[in-house]
Amino acid sequence: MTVFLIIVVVALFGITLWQMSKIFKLSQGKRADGSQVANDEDNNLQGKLMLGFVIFLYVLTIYCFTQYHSFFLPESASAHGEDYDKLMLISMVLIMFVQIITQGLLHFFSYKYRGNKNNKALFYADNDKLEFIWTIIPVIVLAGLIIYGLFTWTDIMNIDEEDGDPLIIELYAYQFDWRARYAGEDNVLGKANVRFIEGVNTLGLDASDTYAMDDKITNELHLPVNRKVIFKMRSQDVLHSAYMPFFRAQMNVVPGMITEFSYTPTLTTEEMRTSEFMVEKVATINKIRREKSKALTAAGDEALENYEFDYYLLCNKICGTSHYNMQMKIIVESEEDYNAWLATQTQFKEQISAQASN
Ligand SMILES: [Cu+2]
Repeated sequence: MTVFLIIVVVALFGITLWQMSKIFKLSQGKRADGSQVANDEDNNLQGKLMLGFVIFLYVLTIYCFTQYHSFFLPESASAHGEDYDKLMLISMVLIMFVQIITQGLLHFFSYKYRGNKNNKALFYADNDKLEFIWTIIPVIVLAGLIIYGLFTWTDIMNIDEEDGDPLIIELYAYQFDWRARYAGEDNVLGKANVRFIEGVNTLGLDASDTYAMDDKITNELHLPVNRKVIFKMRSQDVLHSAYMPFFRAQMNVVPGMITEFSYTPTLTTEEMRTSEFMVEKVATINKIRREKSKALTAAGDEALENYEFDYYLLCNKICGTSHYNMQMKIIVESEEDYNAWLATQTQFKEQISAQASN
């Protein structure tokens, strides 16, 4: 009954609107020429609106670039990031250049040649030369861009374990956290399967595989600077995505398969913290925090802590309710610091023997 009443009310409301619009139309009176066809006055208005719209777009673009440029990422903290940024910059400059010119011309001509009774249209069938030019130029530019992109992509996706002496690390995703697994002395990750997950063996390592014995599972990702790292990614449950924006790296983490990505970190956490970009950004954040803290302390709450920059591994697939908080700290440091930290981490065999003795 309620549903029926709602439908009746909505239908009556619709009829009311329809009748009101009819009354409104009648009250406008008939146009002098009684025609539905746009006259010079309409054309004039539409032409000017077209021109106004493109000017608005240009002003908005310039405003966004000047106002929000600080939201761009700083220089890349990985070796391949430079190529990646170059490809992105070339593509964007090209797109911007073409779009500014074509949109400008489109709207300007709409304005310049707006309808006028005194004008007569020129009959112009076709022009082979013109058509050839506007076909061949985009073909060459796009082919160049695609080939350049493919070469860059192949370079970035180099996950060759024989190339140099890469560090092998597993990134393990689950709702809603990350774990890193270091391959140990042998630099070979032991086999693993979700079916082996039990007790302390939270990543499902195969206890019968000798390669697994010296593996180290950590909840922070430490990386030695200037050494190539190959990440092998596994998911326990749903689709996640390993996102490390400062290193220009992102790869889906898919249940039931191992996906890979590789990069060489080039800037330590400390170097990024002391870079001009980051010093300025952190100062702005802390200024906002101090202001918020004033209101908080006045209300008897605790003040906000000072923010300090850290790299993070984030999840970039909406994987559930706590997706927003799925992150792991990344620390890029010197080879010595990295080795010292790794030495303090427990091996898998120590973990299982501790569980057994318990
Ligand atoms: Cu996730």
